[in-house]
Amino acid sequence: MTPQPHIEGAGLDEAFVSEPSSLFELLQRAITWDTRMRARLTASFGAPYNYSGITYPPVPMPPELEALARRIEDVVQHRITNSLINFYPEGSSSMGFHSDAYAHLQPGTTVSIVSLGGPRTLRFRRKEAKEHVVDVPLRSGSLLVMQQRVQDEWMHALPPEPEAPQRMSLTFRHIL
Ligand SMILES: O=C(O)CCC(=O)C(=O)O
Repeated sequence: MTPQPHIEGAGLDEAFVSEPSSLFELLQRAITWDTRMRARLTASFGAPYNYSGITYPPVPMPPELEALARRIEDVVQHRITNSLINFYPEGSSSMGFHSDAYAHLQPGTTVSIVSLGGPRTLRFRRKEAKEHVVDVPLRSGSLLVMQQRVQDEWMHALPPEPEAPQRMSLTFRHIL
């Protein structure tokens, strides 16, 4: 895990998943996507989750996702009870600036993101100084781990990149 130079509390493993394209294809085929969001498709596994105004019921994790969650538990040293997956079918699919709320998360735990598919940039913007922007490129197979302080101090967004190929982000949290 490489600490991110400008974002205290964030670490990146560039090659966490050994065969990211197989996992991408498997999940793309297996998942029935939720279409309630305008800018991307989503799916939630594990504990029920209220995310961005949408309620997701409890759904068992597919074995491949469960295996990944257990590996991430070893890295972050706390339980993972939910994986919310975002599917960006086109480069224009995006996510606006936000920080992840901790109201339903175990305090002091992390939010982790495994990226699959086309490379995209996650843009961080300091809450206290909006002109302070840091771009973190997320390639397929990478794992980004964010401590709670990252959400306290920064907002993050996935801006549109019109030429970018399809991408999935698998997010992992300890939801109470
Ligand atoms: O797709 C990404 O990498 C960003 C995911 C994210 O910010 C979120 O799920 O809250």
